[in-house]
Amino acid sequence: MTIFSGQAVFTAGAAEIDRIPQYFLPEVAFIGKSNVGKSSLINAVCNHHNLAKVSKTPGRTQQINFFTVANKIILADLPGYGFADVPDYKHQEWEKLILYYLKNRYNLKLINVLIDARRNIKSHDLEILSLLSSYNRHFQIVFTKIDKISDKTELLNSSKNLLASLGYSCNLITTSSRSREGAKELQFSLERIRS
Ligand SMILES: Nc1nc2c(ncn2[C@@H]2O[C@H](COP(=O)(O)OP(=O)(O)OP(=O)(O)O)[C@@H](O)[C@H]2O)c(=O)[nH]1
Ligand SMILES: [Mg+2]
Repeated sequence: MTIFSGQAVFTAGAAEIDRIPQYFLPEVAFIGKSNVGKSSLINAVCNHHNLAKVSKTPGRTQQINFFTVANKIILADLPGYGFADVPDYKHQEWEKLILYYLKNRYNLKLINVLIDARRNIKSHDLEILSLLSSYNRHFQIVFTKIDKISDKTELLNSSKNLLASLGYSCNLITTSSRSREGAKELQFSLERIRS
């Protein structure tokens, strides 16, 4: 049985480095552009409607939110990057928080880099991958909103080629929080970090 049939609860939110809680359970993070669907996907994976807040307005999640699933694993919903409507100092605060977290988080086992299936992989996403590699972090690409595109094969082929040409060999998953496509596969990949 999957741990995701267990109870998922919000455990903490941190907008500043010294507010990041210490946990000893294995943790997985969700990172990606604002509005890519991070919070929706966390809800889909946890079989929950409103565990993580979903919004039509980009930049809604302004802190790292931590959720505990079945007392076995922590999911971290990171603030989204790359949108125009926030002042520069906010960008800098978030960047500092995220970079600190990604570099130092001792129980962080896997980072899900979320990419909107309609946009494909963009330079900002590649910067994140490069950063994660430089921190020796384990990551996988999770395409979101796959219900919005018709040709998944083309998306996967072009992405695999691009990643291979840059020397990355990471897992790729296609998901939709709306249709729940890929939800089980994502659950399995998250559970694997415990073994
Ligand atoms: N069609 C479709 N829409 C989705 C999907 N996932 C999320 N959305 C929509 O995309 C918007 C943003 O979703 P969120 O889950 O709040 O995105 P986020 O990445 O957490 O956004 P920030 O917290 O602002 O960074 C909402 O309007 C969702 O309903 C999906 O799989 N399919
Ligand atoms: Mg969010």
